[in-house]
Amino acid sequence: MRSIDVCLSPDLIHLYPVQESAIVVVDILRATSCMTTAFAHGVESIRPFAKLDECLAMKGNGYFTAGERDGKKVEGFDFGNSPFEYMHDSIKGKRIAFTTTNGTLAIARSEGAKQILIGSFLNLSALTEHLTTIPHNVLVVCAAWKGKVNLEDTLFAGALVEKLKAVAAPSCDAPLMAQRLYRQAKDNMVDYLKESSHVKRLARLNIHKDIEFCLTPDRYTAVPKLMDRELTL
Ligand code: 3SL
Repeated sequence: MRSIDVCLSPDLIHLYPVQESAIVVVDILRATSCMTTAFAHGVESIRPFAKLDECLAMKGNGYFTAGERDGKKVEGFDFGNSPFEYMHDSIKGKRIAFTTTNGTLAIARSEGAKQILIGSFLNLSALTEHLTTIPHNVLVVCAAWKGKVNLEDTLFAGALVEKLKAVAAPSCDAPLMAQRLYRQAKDNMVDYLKESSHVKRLARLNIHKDIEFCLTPDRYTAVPKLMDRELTL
């Protein structure tokens, strides 16, 4: 049987066999939820950047720019980091350079993996299906918050462990822990997360509807994949 492991923070990634794994990068609130939504609404590609200046330099180079710092759209960027910004017809066919505080950094740290896939609750079942068709062990890399573990990415990791339990066995305690938390939380994740640090951070910015949306399972079937530094379907 294959294995599934969970890296709870990008700062721990040196402990994991990146090059032998199919990596699922997750930043539930909100980077990977935005990316999934954008592909579900026809974006052509997303180029992730860990650094803001590198992302900004893509503007006008055939790319639109998107992302956040401190949860807010960056001055001069075309789009921010709310999934609702990626549901409009206007994003169809666009190439987007994207940078966020933690999500795009987690993608950069996953470089060298057999596959790098974008995970969110929004595409949970489609992602599970894809993972059952490939031969590699699975590593979920949680974007976390500036190196510190967060609850929402851990819950998603647990959901994936649960969904893949027939084909992939947990390879240490992090996937087991995530799975147990998910089982506790799954019937009301919004409530379960209400005291979590990023939910509080977003609430201060008055971003309540994003939280509920990002915790909705299986809205989309898009599973973005990184190829030559660019996410596509
Ligand atoms: O850290 C990230 O990558 C972001 O998704 C954070 S925020 O939800 O936009 O604040």
